[in-house]
This record gives sequence, C-alpha cells and structure tokens, in this order.
Amino acid sequence: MRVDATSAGLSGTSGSDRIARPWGDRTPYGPGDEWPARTDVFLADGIGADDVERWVRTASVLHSNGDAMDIAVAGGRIVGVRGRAEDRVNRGRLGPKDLYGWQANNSPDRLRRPLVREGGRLVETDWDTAMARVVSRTRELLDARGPSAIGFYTSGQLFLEEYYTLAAIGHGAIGTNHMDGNTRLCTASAAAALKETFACDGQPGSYTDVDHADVIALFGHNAAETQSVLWSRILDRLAGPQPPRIVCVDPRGTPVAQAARSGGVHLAPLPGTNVALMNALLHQIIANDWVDQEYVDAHTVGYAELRDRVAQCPPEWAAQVCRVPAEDIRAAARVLGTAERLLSTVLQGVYQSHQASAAAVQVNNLHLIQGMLGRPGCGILQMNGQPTAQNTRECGADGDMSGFRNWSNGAHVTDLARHWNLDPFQIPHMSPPTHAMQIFRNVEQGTIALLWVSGTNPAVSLPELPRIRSVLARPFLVVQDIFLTETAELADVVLPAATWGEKTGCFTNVDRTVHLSDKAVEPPGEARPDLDIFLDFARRMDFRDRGGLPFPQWHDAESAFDAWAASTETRPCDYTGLSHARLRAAPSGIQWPCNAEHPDGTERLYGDGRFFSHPDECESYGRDLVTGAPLDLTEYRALNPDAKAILKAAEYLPPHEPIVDEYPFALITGRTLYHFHTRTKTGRTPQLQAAAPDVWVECSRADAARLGLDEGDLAEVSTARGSIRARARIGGIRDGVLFVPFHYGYWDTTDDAHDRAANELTPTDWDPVSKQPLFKTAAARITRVSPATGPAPAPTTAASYPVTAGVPPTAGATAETRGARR
Ligand SMILES: Nc1nc2c(c(=O)[nH]1)N[C@H]1C(S)=C(S)[C@@H](COP(=O)(O)OP(=O)(O)OC[C@H]3O[C@@H](n4cnc5c(=O)[nH]c(N)nc54)[C@H](O)[C@@H]3O)O[C@H]1N2
Ligand SMILES: Nc1nc2c(c(=O)[nH]1)N[C@H]1C(S)=C(S)[C@@H](COP(=O)(O)OP(=O)(O)OC[C@H]3O[C@@H](n4cnc5c(=O)[nH]c(N)nc54)[C@H](O)[C@@H]3O)O[C@H]1N2
Ligand SMILES: [Mo]
Repeated sequence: MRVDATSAGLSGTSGSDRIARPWGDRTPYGPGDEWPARTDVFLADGIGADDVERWVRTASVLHSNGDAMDIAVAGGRIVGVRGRAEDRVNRGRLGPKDLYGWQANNSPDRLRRPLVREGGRLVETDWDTAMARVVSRTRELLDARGPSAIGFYTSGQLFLEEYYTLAAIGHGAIGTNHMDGNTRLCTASAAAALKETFACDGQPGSYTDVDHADVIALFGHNAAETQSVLWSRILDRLAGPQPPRIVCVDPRGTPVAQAARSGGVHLAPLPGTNVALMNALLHQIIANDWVDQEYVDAHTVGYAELRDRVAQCPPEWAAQVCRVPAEDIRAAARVLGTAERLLSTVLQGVYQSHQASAAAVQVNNLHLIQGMLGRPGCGILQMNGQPTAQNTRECGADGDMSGFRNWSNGAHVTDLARHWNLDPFQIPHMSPPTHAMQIFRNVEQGTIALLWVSGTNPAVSLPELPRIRSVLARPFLVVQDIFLTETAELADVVLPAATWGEKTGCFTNVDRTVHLSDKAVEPPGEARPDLDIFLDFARRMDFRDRGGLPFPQWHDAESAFDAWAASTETRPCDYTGLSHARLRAAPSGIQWPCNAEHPDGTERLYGDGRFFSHPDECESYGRDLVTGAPLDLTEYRALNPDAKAILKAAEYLPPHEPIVDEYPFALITGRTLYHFHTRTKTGRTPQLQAAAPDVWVECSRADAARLGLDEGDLAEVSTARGSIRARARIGGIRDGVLFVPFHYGYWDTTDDAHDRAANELTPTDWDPVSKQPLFKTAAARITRVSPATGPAPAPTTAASYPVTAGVPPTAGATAETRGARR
C-alpha cells in the first residue's frame, strides 16, 4: 500500500500539493486487475498522526463518487481526513475537495442558533420560538387552504434517513404533492433515462467496470474535475498495459477530451445538439452491423422504430447540425461499435442540455443494441451529481414515490400506505408529483404559501435569478442550512443544521454503494441534525398513524434506517440485508440490492436479462421522449408486456433559444475542480478558494482574436435575461461557445462590485421528460469592458487551462492567501 501523505500541502508545487496535482501519483494497472490502493491523507497545520485521538468512518459529500474516508478527531474538532484503502470505491484516494473541504465545518460563521424575521431583520432566537412559528403557520394554512399550500424543496446532500422522514411527513402526514429536490436541477434526467429504458430508476453499472472496459465513453461529463477519484481510476488504466480508448463528447477541451485525443476520439458538438450526434452514432453502429441481434431479440422491444429513426441521421447530416467533422463521428462510432467491453457515463453536458432525457436514452440504446450490459466492463452510469442524490430519489423526497414505487399504480400506493400505517387516500397520487420548476411557479402565483427549503441554495442555483429573487420574497420561507446563505438571507425562519461529521446516517453513491457516515464531533452551538428537526416538527404537529401512534413511528437515525429498509422489501432498491451495525462492521461500502438472496450486495444489475419492467412492478410507464406526454398502463402494457428493456427513438429538434446576430454565442455553465456549487463550503476553505477565487468566462482563441479580447480582460456577458462581468480566460473551448462557472453568488464580489452569478443569464426552460432546467443551452453576447490587470482567476490545471503564455500555474495556497473569503 502506498501512502501519499499530503501533510500540510500549503506551500509551493511539491509532490504532495494536491491543488497543483489534483489526481496525485499514478498507480498503473491492467485490464481485469484490481485497482491498487493508495491512501491519501491531509491533516491540519501542526497536527501529526500521533495527535489524532479517533478516526471516524464516513464518505465524501462533495460529489457523487462516494469516496470512503475516515475523519480525524482531536480535541473535539475535525482535524483532517484519510481515504479508506479497503473500500471498493476509492481504494484510499481522495480528491482536492475531500482533502481540504472539511475545514468549512469549523468555520466561525456557522449558523449556531435559529433566526426569525422581526421588523424586517433576522434576529437570533431559541428553538421553541422558531419551531412555533413554523408549526403555527403550517396549521393555519392546512386549516384555511389544505395541504397544497405547503411546499418542500430539499437537497441531494442530506442523509437517507432524513429524506425518508421528509417524504413520510410531506407525502404522508401532510399529504402535499409539492415536494421536490434540487436533484431536479441535477440528475432528474438520469432518473428519467433509466425509467424510459428500464422502466425503473437504479444504475446497472459498477465502478469496477473501469477495471475491465476496453472503451470508456464520457458524454457531457468532465469527470476529471467533477469525480476526480473516478478519473484517477481511469488515468491509472490509461497508464497501465492495454489501456482503454476514451471517447469524449464535450465542447470544451477538458482533461477527458485531452485523454481522448490520444487513441480515442474527442467530439466537440455545439451545445444542445446531443440527440443529433447520438442518432448519427447509432446510425453508424446499425449500418455497419455492429449489432447484437440475439440480445436485441431476446431482451428488448422497440428496435424497428429506432432503426428507422436513425436511418435518417447519417454522419454528414449530424456534422452540419453539431458542427463537427463527419469523419470524427465515423471514427467515434467505430470505436464504440467495435468495443468488446464498453463503459459509458453521462452527466450534465447531456442532462442540462437541450433534449436532455432523449439524448441520455440514446446512450442506453447504444449499449442495448450491442448487448453491452450487466457484464464486467459493460456498464452504463447515468451519473448522479450530488453525494446523496440517489437517496433523494429512492426515498421519494424529490416527488418520486418511496422505494421506486409507481405513482400510477394503486397497488404500490396501498403498499406504501401499509408500511407507513396510513390511509392510502392520505397519500396524494391522483396527479404526478409537482416538479421544482412548477413549485417555484406556484410560489410565484401564491398558491404555495409556505416553502420549506432544506440543504440547497436556490437564490444562486436556480435559473434566471432576477425572477427567482422576486419569487423567494413571496412565501413564508423556512430555510434549513449550515450557513447564512443568499437564500437564508431571504427567509422568515432560519433553522441551523448539523452536517456531515456531526450526525449519523447513510448515503448511496452512483454505483449503488451504501456507506455509513458516523458522527465524529458535536455540531456548533444549538445546530441540530436535519433528521431531528424534521422529527421535532412532526411531534409538534402531533401527526398520528392509523393506530393513533405518533407518525413517523421512528425516532433516530438507526430506527429511521430500519423502517426504510423494511419498506424496500421486494423493491429493486432492496436494503433489507443492511443495517447501521452491518455497515459499521463491513470493511467497505455495500451495493444494493442487499437481501437474503444477495447478502453481500450486488455488483451489477440486469446481467441475467431480467428487468424491473413488468407492468405490475415498474416504477414508470414512461413518456414520449420528444413531447414528454406520459403513457398510461394500457399503452405501456401494449409496448412492453414481457418485462424487457425498451429501445426508444427520438427525433432531433433545434434548441429553443437560437443563436442570432444579437446573441451570437452558445452559453454553457458548469463547474471547476476546486469548488462545490454555491461555495458555502469550498469558499470557506483556504486552499480551494485561493485556487479559483472569482468568476471568469472562457472563450476560444479565434473568437477572442475577433473580439479583441485578451487573457484577463474584464468582459460583459449578456443574454435576454441579464448581464454579468467576468475576466476572460482564453482557453480550450470550441469556437462559438462561452463557458461561465456557476459557483459565484451574486453579491459578495472580491474586487469591483458587479453581478457575477451565471444564473443571472440562464433561461427558465426545462426538458419535457425530466423537467430538468437547461443550464447548458442559451444564446449570449460578450463585449470587452476594460483591459487586464493580470490573468483571469481561473485554474490552469484542468478544463479552464490557458492557451496564451505567461499565466502562472495553479498551485497550493501560500500563507498570504490562506484567509478564505467567499
Ligand atoms: N469539482 C466539483 N465536482 C462536482 C460538483 C461541483 O460543484 N464541483 N458538483 C457535483 C454535481 S451536483 C454534479 S451534477 C456533477 C456535474 O458534473 P459534470 O456534468 O461533469 O460537470 P459540468 O461542468 O456541469 O458539465 C460537464 C460538461 O458538460 C459540457 N457541456 C455543456 N453543454 C454541453 C452539450 O450540449 N453537450 C455535451 N456533450 N456537453 C456539454 C461542458 O463543457 C462541461 O465540461 O459534478 C459533481 N461533482
Ligand atoms: N448555471 C448553472 N446552475 C446550476 C448548475 C449548473 O451547472 N449551471 N448545476 C445545478 C446542479 S447539478 C446542482 S446539484 C445545483 C446545486 O445547487 P445548490 O443545492 O443550491 O448548491 P449548494 O451550494 O450545494 O447548496 C447546498 C446547501 O446546503 C447546505 N448544507 C450542506 N450540508 C448541509 C446539511 O447537512 N444540512 C443542511 N440543512 N444544509 C446543508 C450548504 O451550506 C448549501 O447552502 O445547482 C444547479 N444550478
Ligand atoms: Mo448536481
């Protein structure tokens, strides 16, 4: 076992500086070998291994990879982290956010007491006063207007036990249909793609598919920055014998694109054209007869329609639409079509782009028509983004029905009501659950009068912020967070939460691995775990089940987990073989389904060609991919009577906001390696904040030359919604496209005052199938405002690398830059 002990990591670009070297040292391995272990460690300044009193088991909450780690505790505080070498997910590795980001837990400006609005200002108060306000407002609204006046908007960052409890309170005790998560902005299209193809959510693949694959295709997924440990695994395969070929579909020159350019293929389509490109790739696979007809006949329905649809989409046609060479499309199709073991991953370049679900489904089709499913190396990862988003979906806190049950199936509703011991009629199921974009519309119209926001910062992360600010001003707003965020500033009641490291619970990553996260330290001040806050609300509301017992019937994380596990019996996400004790005792996380039949969990789904898609069992009857219109039971039964996988075709349609003379650029937004979302944690972490201190805009060399824009110039970027100012990074993005990171909130500017949030620019528009907003398809213009005073504040280590000379490389924070500010 190798130890990459990044003791302080604060100075210069030494070998252990994981800001300068985000993926650390290579540990090469070959196909079918086990990924070698490497233990990454970071301890606070002045703390040595001997000073650590306890190591407490957990996993990362700053992305969806689920990297297992131990928290170092000394003097009642978190003082560092260490990767868990024995875990199947990361084999000891940690990314830069994981190594450094825990420091935000200890930030002096954590929320320590509840706040209530008095005379227009937020003032500190006690829990009784704050909760009494929430309870009395809820009661008033329930009496006067019924459950539909109450809305919940939650997260992909709480724990499984918390989501299950929130779902039980919202859908069960209160009976509102208005509950969703920020997972709607994140991976609703992943869930939709799985439901369209397999009639049920749940990832078929496994991270160990990386160990076996000979081709790895990443569609709109900058894994190098957003799942940096998964990328390390791929880099280690690339450094070993018989490396896989990489196919990358991304308009930016990400590290993934760079890896694809040697031996694989990088396609850089115009944003919003994924369906055209996918259809052309499928066209080539079918035209060259790289199809596993036996698999198609045995395990799928819908092939004839797919074949006829993509027959109309030759590479030359897609080349015009996507503006990529037809030759490159042919080359990519050849790599994909001649693969022996193909692993595909899909993320926001598809899910937040035009025709999101339709494009994601075509990736599933690519695998099904080649029979590349359920075998080592043949995996589909319709990726999650947030660490615990899988659980939001499983538990139903995003509006899905708990346990991947089907809202349109009366027997499923009755079954859930039996587990909750409630009357089935109390659980609203006459119409589909309200999606987040519609919840905010209802708030705007006043029909939702109380909105309870937990673990998300919509005042920065929702599209079209000028509108969102006025929407959030309308309802009685409850915000449950760990910091006074831009959203909390607008609240009527602010509830201080305990977070990761300060509470116990479980979460599940994208390859279905369940980890337990134990409490390591006390939360600051009077902050309480989200679970305790939800249960306290339920007790004060005096919710009761059919037997007159307090509802929910559970009272802590362990009893919540047990209730959840019991409710998943016979469901695809079967947790009946798991418990806190089992997870605490196991050396590694465990993949669901885990039950009597599979006591050690299940590596891959669907290897036996059996799907959860029988009409009586499935989670969803599906939708039309282009219009989003739902199918009913009769239509679904006619389409798929025998529980097969479904091949669904989609016609390409042009994006809704065309590129025009006034707005000649396609604008995309997204992430950088060093920050997480709205930076409530990473902005308070010295090493991470110093690596990417302020917003920038990426532009290609040719476009910059035409516009007279130089590296570091202040530019104004505008769309029909608004404008921001940002320093220009002349980088590796394709011509005609601009990229702005969305991490930087609107008021706290580090230098001159100006709007800087990407979401000032993004449109209120969403995918018809998944209802996920389109953060990656808009028309924009860019103009130069003033000359550079230095290079743009963009990292040089990954996709935002400069193409001009003279930009100093990003390295670890120095003593002077340690004072982080947001
Ligand atoms: N460092 C870091 N890691 C994170 C997060 C974070 O904030 N920071 N957040 C986590 C979360 S919640 C998520 S959802 C994931 C997101 O992870 P990713 O999806 O990997 O990240 P993004 O930067 O949003 O978008 C990925 C890529 O999509 C490309 N793209 C844009 N438009 C299109 C298009 O039309 N077609 C194609 N093919 N590509 C396009 C962009 O150029 C970008 O490189 O990351 C997770 N991990
Ligand atoms: N323009 C643009 N916009 C985007 C995206 C994009 O690519 N481009 N991506 C979208 C995506 S994929 C996502 S996931 C969203 C993310 O958007 P948000 O969810 O708004 O982003 P975060 O900053 O992660 O907000 C999480 C909040 O939870 C708080 N928190 C952390 N831990 C806990 C806890 O244990 N309990 C409680 N109660 N609170 C906690 C944090 O302090 C923070 O305020 O943004 C979306 N918006
Ligand atoms: Mo996300």
